[in-house]
Amino acid sequence: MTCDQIGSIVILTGAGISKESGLSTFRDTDGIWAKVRIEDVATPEAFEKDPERVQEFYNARRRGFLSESVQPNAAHQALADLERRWSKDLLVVTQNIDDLHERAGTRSLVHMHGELLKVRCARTGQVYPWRRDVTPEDACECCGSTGTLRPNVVWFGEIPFDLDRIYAALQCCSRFIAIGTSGQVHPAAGFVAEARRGGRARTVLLNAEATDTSPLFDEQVLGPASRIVPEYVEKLLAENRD
Ligand code: BV8
Repeated sequence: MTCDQIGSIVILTGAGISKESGLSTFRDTDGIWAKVRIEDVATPEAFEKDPERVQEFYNARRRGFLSESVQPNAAHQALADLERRWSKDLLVVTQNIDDLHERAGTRSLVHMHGELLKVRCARTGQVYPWRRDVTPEDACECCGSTGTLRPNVVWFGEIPFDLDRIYAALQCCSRFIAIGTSGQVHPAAGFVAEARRGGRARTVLLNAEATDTSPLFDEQVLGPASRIVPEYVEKLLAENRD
């Protein structure tokens, strides 16, 4: 693997970056997994067993994403600003299935766990935008069959998207920044170690609280993302002003 550029940045975001936009996290005390079990709604087996229950779980979250009150917050905007002002490569890898990074203006973006505002035909694999509830009567555009549409998200036990692109960026990056993630879900939780293995990355955790992976980071700043991310971005840009 040849890394032809010094100064590239990889940013991993999790549910914590969207919390102040009004979206629930997973493992906070009021989080999603405190109300429903992963095994019942976020695995291929759950979808096989009770597709309507799984669809309703995602229909409710999709409706939440689309409500007027859910807007990108200052953390999403700071990352889009950093992308515009950083002269080297920058890649945002999000575990989130909302569209707040896009709406804030981030373009170099990978949704490793998929996107809830898209559906996928389980028969053909065709993916297309979808902004309303999925019902058993909905037929897919590609093959016309009903009952084959699933949320275009990665469930537990499924392989995340774009891993080759992510690992290539991790091996070469000079800075790895994790924001709003508890570091409990793999393979994302292993990205900080992967960045360190590349030998040149400074690793930074920006989170509301310390996590089990905190010891793997060179630096950590604790606080709400809407405050600490803009502050960190300004500090990074000031340190690297040519
Ligand atoms: C896979 C989409 C095989 C759906 C999600 C070891 C190696 C590999 C796999 C495993 C392994 N050990 C176990 C596994 C299996 C499993 C796994 O990790 N299980 C866990 C529970 C132990 N992993 C998988 O199944 C993955 N697939 O392994 O395939 C493979 C892999 C590679 C190569 C070949 C084969 C698939 C996992 C993806 C599952 N799908 N989401 C959906 O959203 O419904 S995961 C789900 O968790 C979300 O994506 C979520 O983003 C993600 C991680 O959670 P976080 O984002 O971190 O959210 P959390 O609530 O946990 O934390 C929020 C943090 O924010 C907290 O720290 C909090 O303090 C902070 N915070 C809160 N408010 C704020 C804040 N910070 C700042 N400001 C605030 N205001």
